[in-house]
Amino acid sequence: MTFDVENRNDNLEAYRKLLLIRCFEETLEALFAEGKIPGFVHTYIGEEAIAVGVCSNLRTDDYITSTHRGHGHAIAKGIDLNGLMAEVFGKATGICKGRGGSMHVADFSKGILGANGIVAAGTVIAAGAGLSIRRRQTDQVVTCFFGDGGINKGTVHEAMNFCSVKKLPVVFVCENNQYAQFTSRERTTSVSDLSARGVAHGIPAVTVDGNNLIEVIGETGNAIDKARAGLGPTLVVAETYRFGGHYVGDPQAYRSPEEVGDRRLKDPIPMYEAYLESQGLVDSGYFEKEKEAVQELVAAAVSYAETSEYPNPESATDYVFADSMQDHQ
Ligand SMILES: Cc1ncc(C[n+]2csc(CCOP(=O)(O)OP(=O)(O)O)c2C)c(N)n1
Ligand SMILES: [Mg+2]
Repeated sequence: MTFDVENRNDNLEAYRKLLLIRCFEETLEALFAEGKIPGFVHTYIGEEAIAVGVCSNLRTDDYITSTHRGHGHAIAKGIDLNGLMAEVFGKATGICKGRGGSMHVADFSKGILGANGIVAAGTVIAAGAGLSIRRRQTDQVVTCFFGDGGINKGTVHEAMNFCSVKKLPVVFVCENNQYAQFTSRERTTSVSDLSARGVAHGIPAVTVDGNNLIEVIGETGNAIDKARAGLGPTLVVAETYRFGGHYVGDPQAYRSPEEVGDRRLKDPIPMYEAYLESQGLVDSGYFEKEKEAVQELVAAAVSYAETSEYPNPESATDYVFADSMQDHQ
């Protein structure tokens, strides 16, 4: 799909995606507190406009690589909600048959090459996917999401350099949510303007307000069009803030409630609601109805997950080797 700013359906579809991510993750927070979800859960609440904005410009056969904070990326790229929820629960009906859990969700049929517990590892996977696109001579694009902490990793620079030298169709999207785990960006990163990191590799870079959906769509749309036209990579730095802790349950001693409160004033969802109203694209009561509809979809996904079985322990080694992966292609 390519987003048309003036098309009502495109706008309303993007709005629904924002709500789906928010509702999915607020539900996960509650389920985690009830002890129903194994492992760690990292939420994307507050950053939704980045994934939705980027993926609004992508086709199903385009690729994304993701992070440990990946539910939003997967939902924005069109993953099946029931399959995602069941995966987070570790159930056999999950999109990865319960093998991956929250941090390793993938669906190749939708171009979702995988969430990843290794910080910024998606950048090198994206470089490989970009090379594969070049070799196959298709006009696909790969977009990789990674964080402000990730941008300090050596492999990110190897990936950027490689993609720049080979002019691969890769768009790097750095989600600058100001923190890496429990440490603020100022304390870990030598530059305050992260776009400098792209410039260092000869990659054009642009900084966007990651909470402003329309701005994200516009700037990433340009970068994706350029990549598709064979003009090489772009680094998009999306300025944002995570409203929740690093993980659900994080006591957040490293930042003040006042700081979080200030940043919550720039919530991407009410910002986009104001835009939709200003453009005359919605009738009164539309937002409330959509929120109810989305809550029903998420509740249905929860009951699908809760009533599904866990994988049989005897099947633990299935899908480990390539020849047993055929039904997952
Ligand atoms: C290679 C590697 N180093 C360290 C970690 C531990 N770790 C998990 S998340 C994280 C911070 C990542 O910060 P950022 O890239 O800004 O992403 P965010 O969590 O803010 O979305 C770290 C250091 C890891 N998972 N992988
Ligand atoms: Mg971060």
